[in-house]
Amino acid sequence: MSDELLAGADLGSEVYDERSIEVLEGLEGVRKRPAMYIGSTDSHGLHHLVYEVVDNSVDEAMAGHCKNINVTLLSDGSVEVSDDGRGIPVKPHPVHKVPAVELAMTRLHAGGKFKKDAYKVSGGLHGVGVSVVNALSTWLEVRVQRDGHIHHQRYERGRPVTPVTVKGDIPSDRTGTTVTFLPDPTIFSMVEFNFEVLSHRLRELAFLNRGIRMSIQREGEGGQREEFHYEGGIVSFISYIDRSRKPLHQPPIYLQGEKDNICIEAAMEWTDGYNENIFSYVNNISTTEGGTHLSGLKAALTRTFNDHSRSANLLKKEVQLQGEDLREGLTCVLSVKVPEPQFEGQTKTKLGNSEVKGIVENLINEKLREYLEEHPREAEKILSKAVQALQAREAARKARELTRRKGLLDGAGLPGKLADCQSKDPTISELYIVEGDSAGGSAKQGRDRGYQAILPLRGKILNVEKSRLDKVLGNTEIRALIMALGAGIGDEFDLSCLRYHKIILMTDADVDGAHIRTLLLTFFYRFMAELITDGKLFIAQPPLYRVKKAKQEYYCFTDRRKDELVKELSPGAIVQRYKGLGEMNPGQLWETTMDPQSRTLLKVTMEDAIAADEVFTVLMGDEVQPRKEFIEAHAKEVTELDI
Ligand code: 0RA
Repeated sequence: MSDELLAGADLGSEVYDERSIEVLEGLEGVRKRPAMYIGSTDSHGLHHLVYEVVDNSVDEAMAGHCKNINVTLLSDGSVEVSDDGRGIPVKPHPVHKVPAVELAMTRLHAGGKFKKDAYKVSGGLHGVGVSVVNALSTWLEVRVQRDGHIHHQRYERGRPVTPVTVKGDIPSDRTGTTVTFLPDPTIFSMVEFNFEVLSHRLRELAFLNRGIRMSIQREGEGGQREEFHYEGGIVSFISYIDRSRKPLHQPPIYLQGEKDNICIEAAMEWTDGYNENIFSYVNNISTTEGGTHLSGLKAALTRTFNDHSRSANLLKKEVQLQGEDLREGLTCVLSVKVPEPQFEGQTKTKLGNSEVKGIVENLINEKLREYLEEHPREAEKILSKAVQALQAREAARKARELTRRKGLLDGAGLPGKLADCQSKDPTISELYIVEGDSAGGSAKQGRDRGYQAILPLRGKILNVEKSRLDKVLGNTEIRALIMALGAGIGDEFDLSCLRYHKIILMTDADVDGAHIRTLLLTFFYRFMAELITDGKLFIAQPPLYRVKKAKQEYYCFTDRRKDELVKELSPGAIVQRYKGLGEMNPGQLWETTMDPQSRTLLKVTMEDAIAADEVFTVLMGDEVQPRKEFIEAHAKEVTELDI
């Protein structure tokens, strides 16, 4: 909620009548082009509505006025977000003569224009405000507790259908805001909220904003419930991320400071692993494409460790550690709060503000130097790990040269198992990565060979969490994959050489399929992340069931649809469950999963890939307890998949 809106600072002298017409036109515009405001009208856009509302409560909490934020999924499909903040003001606005809360709920404001001194710490990826949520909801109700009363107003498709009404009296010290809304099914392609998706985001917000208590529950008996509250903030976040890893030192390093209105917090921990896990945030938004804050942090790390190793005589003079050596095994959370962030990049998750780099770099230089001087044992452990990484990098370079000579990295050769397409135009070419030879066979026969290539993978690919690049390059399945794509790997990955602009993972709908998909996602995340940020990686959606009655055939992609259909058709409906892709004949596979006219492809996001990577760390990690917890938490899904 923008302060400017509530204070009415920039509203001039327009009268309410004129403004109210603009308001309605504005909300109509949101309904006509929702994607312009919330990115998309699929599952992402749907969940974004909740984030938008929660962000307002987080702002209230960050301003020091609220401790608890609760999200409830109600059984009618609506969602409720409530907080114990000051409550949105309800007094009539001096200029508009309508309650401030009504203005906040109905007036579209230019996103991101905030007062400079009191910057918004959250604000949502698109920062569009709660009026957009209102416009995209069949109905929305707001309940404000303040000044000894409960105030209430209801809207439908963004328009008020009641005045702000006092519904009852309360003790005058009780305050808070509750927003409940039902997403409009004529706008969204799906309207079911996913508990896991929402709780993942709430946990993240609780880590990023120390002290806030966040909870989420599903209404009804025995419904799920989660609560997140971390007094340790991002230090607790690091311990959570590394729960299945072995740290080289403890506690994590915590650095913090502020300059020119920019607040910087970083927590770091080195583990015995080989991967780099840096999660960066700007105003609580995950910057998966990085940006100036991340560049500043990386520059400071490299500089400070090299300087320290010289001044403390820990390394020979001629040894120069590279950034990647120092970041091997590093888990880091960087959270900055910037008054006027500029987001750039394919997915608008890259910070562009140039002034931020120097500020972050100087602060981390200074604070990290102090830390290293005061913690010589930790400094030595981290440096010795970096030296090992440097030696391994040399070995990997040799392995890479060897494989390059064999034509693996420069696109000279193609793997024997690849059934390539006829087209040489990457923009229209697709590569299906298919699990197993039998499904590969069906896919080869069913495809349109003009532009669809098939690469069958046999068995499991390597778990890249526990291997350095040299070992990864030794894996046959991975080599075939790299060769088929033709764009290299790691630092040398070059998107412009990519032979297909759609890479589609097609695996069975069972545990093994999920396992292989997770491995592949982890691999792409670790070694070809650009494929994901550039939106070129997809997951195919094969049907789970075929329902047949007399001569009519239907394919169902969810259990719910199957149950509905069986109800509609019965009696006489025959249900076949597809255990694997191989059970479909080539014609069926084409029709349901490969034909661009009828198939559904899910585009893989960075969040998906990070989640896959996390699953792997937990399942394959050294620590037993997190693995046990993970399996227990997901046991239900696993048995459902397993039948
Ligand atoms: C501006 C001023 C005041 C409260 C809020 C914003 C506010 C907005 C939201 C949105 C969700 N929860 C919220 N809680 C508070 C109050 C100013 C005052 O009381 O003096």
